[in-house]
Formats: sequence, C-alpha cells, structure tokens
Amino acid sequence: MTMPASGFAAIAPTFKVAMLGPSGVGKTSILVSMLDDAPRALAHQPVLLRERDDVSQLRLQSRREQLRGGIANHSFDSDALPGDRNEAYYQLELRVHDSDDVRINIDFLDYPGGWLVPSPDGAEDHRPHWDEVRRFIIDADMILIPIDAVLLMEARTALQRKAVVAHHRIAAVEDIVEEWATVRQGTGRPSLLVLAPVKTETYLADNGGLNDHDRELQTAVTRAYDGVLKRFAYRATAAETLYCPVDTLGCVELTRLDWRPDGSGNFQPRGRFLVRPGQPEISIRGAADIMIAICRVITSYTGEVAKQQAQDYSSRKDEADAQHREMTVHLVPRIANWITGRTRAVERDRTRFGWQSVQYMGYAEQLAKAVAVLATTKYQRARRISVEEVVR
Ligand SMILES: Nc1nc2c(ncn2[C@@H]2O[C@H](COP(=O)(O)OP(=O)(O)OP(=O)(O)O)[C@@H](O)[C@H]2O)c(=O)[nH]1
Ligand SMILES: [Mg+2]
Repeated sequence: MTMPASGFAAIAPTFKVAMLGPSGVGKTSILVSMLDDAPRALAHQPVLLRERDDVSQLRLQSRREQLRGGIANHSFDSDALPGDRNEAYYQLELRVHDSDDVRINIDFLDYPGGWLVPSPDGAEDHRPHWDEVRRFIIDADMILIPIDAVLLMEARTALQRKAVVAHHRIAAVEDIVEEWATVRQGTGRPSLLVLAPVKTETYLADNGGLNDHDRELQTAVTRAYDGVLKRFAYRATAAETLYCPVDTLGCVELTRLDWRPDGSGNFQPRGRFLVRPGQPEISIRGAADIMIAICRVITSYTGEVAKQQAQDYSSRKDEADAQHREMTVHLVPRIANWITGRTRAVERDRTRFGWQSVQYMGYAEQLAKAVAVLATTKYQRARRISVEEVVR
C-alpha cells in the first residue's frame, strides 16, 4: 500500500540513497542490515522509519532470511549468498515523532554490482537498467560505498594489492563519484559520502572479536579510496564524508582466504568464515551510525526547506495585509472593492498565507528539535573525514 502524501510531502523532496560498488562487496548485506537495525538504532531518536509499500517490506524480509540462513551452517564462504540479478528499490518514509504531517520519503537503490563495468562480451543486456541506475546514483543525496575489509587487510603482495584495486573497481567508482559531486555543485542539496568497510569482524574488538586493528583498517581504506575522497572533496559543497566500518553478521571470524587465479592474470579471492562458538547470533554493528547520519542530513535539510517555506508564506501574508490596507483606506475604493469581491479574495489570502506560515514554522521547529537530538548522538563506530585532511 502506498501511503497518501501529506501536505508536507508536497514540498519535501524525496531523498535518494545509492549503493556504489562491484559484485560481492556487500551492498545488499549492508543495506538490509541498516534497514533491519533501524528500529533499534532509532529507538531513542525523535524519528521513525517505515516502509512505504509492501514490496519493500517483502524484499527486506526475504533478504534478512538469506543473511540468517548464511550463518546457520556454522561456517560459510564469502560467495555463499547469491548475488543480485535485478535492481531493487526500497521505498521508505521518515516520520518525525509526534507529527503525523512531517513525513519525508527516502528511496534506497540496490543493484547487481556486475553492472558497474560493461561485460566485455556484451552477453548480458543490462545496459538500459544500468543507465537508469546510473541516473539514480548521479542524482542521489547520499552515496554509500561498501568495501571488502578482508581483502584490504589480507593483501600482502603487490599482485594481491593490485587485485584488491581491480576487485573493487575503484577507477569506475572514482569516475561516478566525481560526476556526482560535479552535478551537485551549487545545488544547495546535501551530499553525504560514506566509506563503509564490511566483513570487519576479524579486525575490530568491539563486537565479540579479539583483535583490534581499528586504525590500520581506517588507514587501509582511506589510502585505497584516496582518489575517490579527493575527487569528492575538490568539488563538493555542503558535503560530508563519513568512515564507518560495518559488521552485517558480527558473529563470524575469517579462517582462511584463497587468492584463486581467475585465468586472466588476476585473482578471484574467496574467504572462509566460522561462526564464533560462543556467539551464534547475528550482531549488526556500525549500520546504526550510518542510519543516524542519513536521518540527520535529511531532517536538517528539510527543516531549512520548511523554514524557507514559512518565510515565503509570511512575506505573502505581509503583501496581502498591505493590499488590504490600501483597498480599505478610502471610502470610494473600499465600497468598489467590496462590491467586486476583491476585498474578500484578499482577506482569504491573508488568512490562508498566515495559517500556512504558522504551520510550516511549526514543521521547521519540530525538525530543528529532531536535528538537535540526532546531532548530539555519539557514533559507535563512524568518524568524520575532514575535507582539509583529504585535500592537504
Ligand atoms: N564475514 C562477513 N561476510 C559478509 C558480511 N556482509 C556480507 N558478507 C558476505 O559477502 C557476500 C557478498 O555480499 P552481498 O551483500 O551479496 O554483496 P553485493 O555487493 O550485494 O553483491 P551483488 O549483489 O552481486 O552486487 C555474501 O556472501 C555475504 O555472506 C559481513 O559483515 N561479514
Ligand atoms: Mg547485492
């Protein structure tokens, strides 16, 4: 069922969140984990997230079951889950607590990462789909780049490091990020770029793991994605970059990684994971931080839009007030305007614009309150990457 658009939805834009990365890097896992973990992540926040349609809800349920099924056998390979074959939109709605009117649409887009690079033999005809996906990405307000932490951390030789760059299609990601940042320049719309290493359980000690390679992981990520960060930082205004490692499973540990040659001088790495004996349940970590960042960016921008709208209505009310004064100050025009009905029309405008100004100011205040709470929430894992640091 599609929810009816409220008065507020008419002025608030639909926000777009796009995943960006090749096949197997963890796009679907991270997105499903974020949406799955949202009720817990937002439990003490002044916002709620709801699916806007049944399709999004069913899609989410089935992906969630696949993730759970993946760990049911106690051990699994990094290619255990089937990759996606089609694009998938998840349509959600952000509501601000205690207000039935402030509803903001957010669309998330997931797709098969294989589409990122056209297949050399042209075997699969995904071109029209990719064109649509690419348009969504370029128009997105937030781009989330999942990164395979295992590959980054385990690559030792020059060939393996080369394989990591090729596997993540970093050159293609750079080009898309640059185009995205260029298109957004001067639009005043927010831009949030998130670098999110996944499969991080083996390297972080805050979710049942024994090893703490937190700083090494961040260094490896920012080094590998330096070109992406720079191309974004050079162009993006009103932008924010976040580094946030995510465990979509949390309860597993890497036991081995094979760098299998793929026959074309490259590697097709495959990791094997074991579910930790004392921790049989999925424990998502890090996804909540991304969700909170997304909500904060959205509420903050929409609050400004509402304030602008309130000021706009207030100026129109002032104009109607002035017009009314002019129409009623002298007796003859006063009678004429009353007879022609102009006075009543201007009076209606005064009431309507005055009421709308108050209403939108109310929305702006509710949103500002929500932003204040979201902004003071401490991240568990996420860290801001400063533009100055990147372009230095
Ligand atoms: N160990 C570990 N494995 C993970 C984690 N998240 C995802 N995986 C595994 O990584 C594999 C790929 O994840 P997907 O989310 O399907 O990757 P994708 O980017 O959506 O791939 P495509 O749909 O082919 O584009 C799956 O087999 C998952 O089991 C994690 O946090 N830890
Ligand atoms: Mg996928």
